[in-house]
Amino acid sequence: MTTGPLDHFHSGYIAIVGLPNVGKSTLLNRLLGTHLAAVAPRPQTTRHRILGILNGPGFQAVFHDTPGLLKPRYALQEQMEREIDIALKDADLVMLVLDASRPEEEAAQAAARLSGRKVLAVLNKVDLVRDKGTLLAEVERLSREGAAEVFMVSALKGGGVDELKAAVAKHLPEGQPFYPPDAVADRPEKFFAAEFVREAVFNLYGEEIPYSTAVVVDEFKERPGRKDYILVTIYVERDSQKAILIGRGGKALKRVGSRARRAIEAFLGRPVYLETRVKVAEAWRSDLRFIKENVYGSDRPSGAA
Ligand SMILES: Nc1nc2c(ncn2[C@@H]2O[C@H](COP(=O)(O)OP(=O)(O)OP(=O)(O)O)[C@@H](O)[C@H]2O)c(=O)[nH]1
Ligand SMILES: [Mg+2]
Repeated sequence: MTTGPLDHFHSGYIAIVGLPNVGKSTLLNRLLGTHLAAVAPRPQTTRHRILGILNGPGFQAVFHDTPGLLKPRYALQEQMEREIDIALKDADLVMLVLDASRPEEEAAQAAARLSGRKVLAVLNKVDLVRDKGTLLAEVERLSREGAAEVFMVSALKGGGVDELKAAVAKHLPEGQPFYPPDAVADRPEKFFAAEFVREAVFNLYGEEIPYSTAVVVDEFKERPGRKDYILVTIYVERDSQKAILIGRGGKALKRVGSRARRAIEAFLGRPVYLETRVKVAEAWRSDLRFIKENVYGSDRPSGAA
């Protein structure tokens, strides 16, 4: 239940970790009340640590959304794993997110990395579970494995999230805020523009296309009296993917553009003109140089630093 006001100011870092697709980014967005992190109905949507700041009465919680835990198979995934490690290194508190509708898919891989941590376990997607009684065994197991508290939430619908917020505030150490009270994120607008284009691709295409996609913002110009101009390049790995991405008469790419533009505008709170183009960078997911330059580049205070 919600606790009363805190006696002293609390602040700190929370790493949001868990298997792919359990709803970590949705939960971050719900906690912040802002669509900050890309969400898609497929695993491995998140590639970067995404920092989001929640200011509440008597506390500042700095969340790190992370890529889903997995066994890296190619260079891009190795970088994604590093993002998780960095988030964990900074963390005062770990939020381990599990999919309550698929409790058999345990986050066992997470356990080893989390030993000795203060862990809040979050059973997410409870809206998909008819008989909540079936979750009790899971709650018990998580407590037995050392979770400080276990929560049942629906990041999508919002249920249980206020209680979770209050617990986060309570468990964070006492201390002064790290960021100004109006700060929400630590990355440039350019980063989010690229993420929203990638999010559109993740939501609009099947199978391999999303995973072969990297998005780079080539220009982001504020123009006095006119809409901001944003030029992005969407990289895919093969010519055949390029053709699919663009679609007949450019129709498919147009859908990407308008979906991404709407998300960017909602995020920035102002209209933008978004231009997209598609290029092929063969097998870039295994090309560390491409990854460092274009996925974890200099405007992204992230893993490759
Ligand atoms: N029904 C339901 N769906 C949810 C909930 N939370 C997230 N989802 C859905 O689960 C899917 C994955 O959500 P994400 O937030 O992208 O998951 P993630 O853990 O960040 O995934 P990765 O970044 O790939 O590791 C999306 O389709 C979400 O809409 C929830 O509480 N209930
Ligand atoms: Mg995510």
